[in-house]
Amino acid sequence: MCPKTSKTTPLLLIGGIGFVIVLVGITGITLINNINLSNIIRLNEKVASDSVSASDNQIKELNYVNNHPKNIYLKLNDTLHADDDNSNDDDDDVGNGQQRDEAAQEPGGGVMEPPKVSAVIGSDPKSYEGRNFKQNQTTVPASSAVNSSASAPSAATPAVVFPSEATPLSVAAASGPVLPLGWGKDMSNASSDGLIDYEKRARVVQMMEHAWRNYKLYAWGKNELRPLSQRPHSGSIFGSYDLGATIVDGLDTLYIMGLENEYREGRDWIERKFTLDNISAELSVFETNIRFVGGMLTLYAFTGDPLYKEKAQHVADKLLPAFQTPTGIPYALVNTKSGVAKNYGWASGGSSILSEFGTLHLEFAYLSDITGNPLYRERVQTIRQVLKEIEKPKGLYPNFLNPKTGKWGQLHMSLGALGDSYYEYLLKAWLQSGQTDEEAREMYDEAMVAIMDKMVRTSPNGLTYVSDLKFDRLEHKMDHLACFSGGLFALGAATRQNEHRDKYMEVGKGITNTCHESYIRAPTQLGPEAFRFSDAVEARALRSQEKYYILRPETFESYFVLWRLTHDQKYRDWGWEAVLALEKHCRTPHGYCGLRNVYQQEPQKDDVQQSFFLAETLKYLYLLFSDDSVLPLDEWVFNTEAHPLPIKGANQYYRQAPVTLPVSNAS
Ligand code: DMJ
Repeated sequence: MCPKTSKTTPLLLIGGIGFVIVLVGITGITLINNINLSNIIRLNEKVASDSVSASDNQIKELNYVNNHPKNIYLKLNDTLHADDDNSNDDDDDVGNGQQRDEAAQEPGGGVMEPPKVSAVIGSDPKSYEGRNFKQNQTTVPASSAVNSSASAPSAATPAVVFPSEATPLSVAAASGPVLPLGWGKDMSNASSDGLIDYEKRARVVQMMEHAWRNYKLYAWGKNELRPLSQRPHSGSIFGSYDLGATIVDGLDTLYIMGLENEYREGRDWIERKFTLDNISAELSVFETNIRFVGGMLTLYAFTGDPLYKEKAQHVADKLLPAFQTPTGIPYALVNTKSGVAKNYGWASGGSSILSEFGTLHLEFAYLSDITGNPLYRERVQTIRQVLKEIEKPKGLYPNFLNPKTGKWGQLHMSLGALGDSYYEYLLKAWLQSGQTDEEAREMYDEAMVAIMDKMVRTSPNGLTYVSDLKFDRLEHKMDHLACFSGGLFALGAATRQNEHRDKYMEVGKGITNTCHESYIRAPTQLGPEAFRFSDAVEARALRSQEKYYILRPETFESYFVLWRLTHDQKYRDWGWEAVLALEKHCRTPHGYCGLRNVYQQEPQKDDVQQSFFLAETLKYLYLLFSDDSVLPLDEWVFNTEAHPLPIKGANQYYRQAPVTLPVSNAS
């Protein structure tokens, strides 16, 4: 026994030592890996890029591949054609992002066509008056205009049902067709009108890339970028919390342009970071609605990705306490934690502001339809009723309304600041409803007829402008903000043949021309915040505090709408002038800034890249050089932040919820 023992002891000893060495080695490697990983993670957090570490990226990539709208369709296709070809495997995509990009961009070939909906229920193209509304000759009665709300749910019924056993991860709830990422670029079809200005459009895409890249570099996850100081800007309208306003606002523009990696980064940030829970931000109900709720809703319409619907509802729920007033007219500001709401101290006697409480309808109505929760629509319908029933001085809407008494404040009227988008949402609520919300169209027509009569004027040299009205006195001044109304008047004309139609179109073209004049009369070729008309000046700012330009979109918005409706080349030419001016004066090495005085040859810059520059200004310019099949105006209606929302009954991406859910507790 002894000899045997003495032989095996060294063997056991050697084996034991070897085992310990291997164990230590494995532990060491694991530790080193972990240390590296956490360093990488920390480093990445530090450089303000939430695109995470290398290993995390792989997880994100997988999630992305599964969640990505285009790949949802790939999955869908795979399921449907499981027997066709095994090579159409998502794993290939995981391994080769390049290939995926190329496939997505290959005209006519690699592009995944969205599933065809056999018929958009109730959608009769002839009930609209031509894609560009050009052949509008007859009145379109509400009854003949697309489908009623009763049949609307069918319009969103997916053409192809996603079999649950093949449903990957969170894609489960994504239903209905998906608008492929970058279809605005890739899927413009020659059959529409062939009117794509590729070169100019590519320039706008480069501008978007520049704006996004620098935001990502210096302000990722914050609200906006300060290009000169290369740091974040968190303006008070976002409650000074890091809400990624530029991401949420700019994401649909990236999607339309087909900037896939950028879109992916943004979606990822929203999924991982965006929340209003556990923060005590004092938010503007209006700004939060048009940018955050509006932005999420558009992304939901495009992709069917449930993430966006959840986030839109999450944000809207945080705004609901503001509606708890005796009249149902919401306050301007709400605290996301306490729910305490209030109005601005400066607004006439504690009033709410017309352009704010009057610019919720599109988003809230659509949110009700996609969630099946009627509460949101009820809230904006209450506002509508108050405004419908209240007496309107000379048929006009003053800018201020007291939410407690339901009485008007100061009798100031404007199609610019404090009034503007209320009028816009009357027309667009009617359009969004598939022209069934007749009440909205009537209120629009009544308001615009009164405005044409009491506020629209022509200068001695023939420039049409819309003046502010204070009590009975016209202030012959027009805000840059009011420049959107050129497009609005024209859209009103193009969508209904009535006795006002010609006048609407004339005024729409006239206002757009005047806004262009306000641009080209400045050495920078960019328009001031407000401009005046007198015997001495026309379309020119006089006061120092109205000479600035903050990258606003309204004039380009009107160029875009007028281009779509008329195909008059001058609107594209004017848009191109603006692109060159933006590049010359507003571009910096680290993003785009506004200008302090458009009348100086070398104006000082303001160091803010507004989120609406990405959401609106660049989107409208991009669309101006695209053909009409990209977001056709008879299928999409733009919210006031340029987030396109689908038109009920005319758009297969409407995605109406089939069931009604219980009322939200957050009211
Ligand atoms: C945007 O936020 C919206 O267009 C809003 O309706 C008005 N102001 C800015 C852009 O100028």
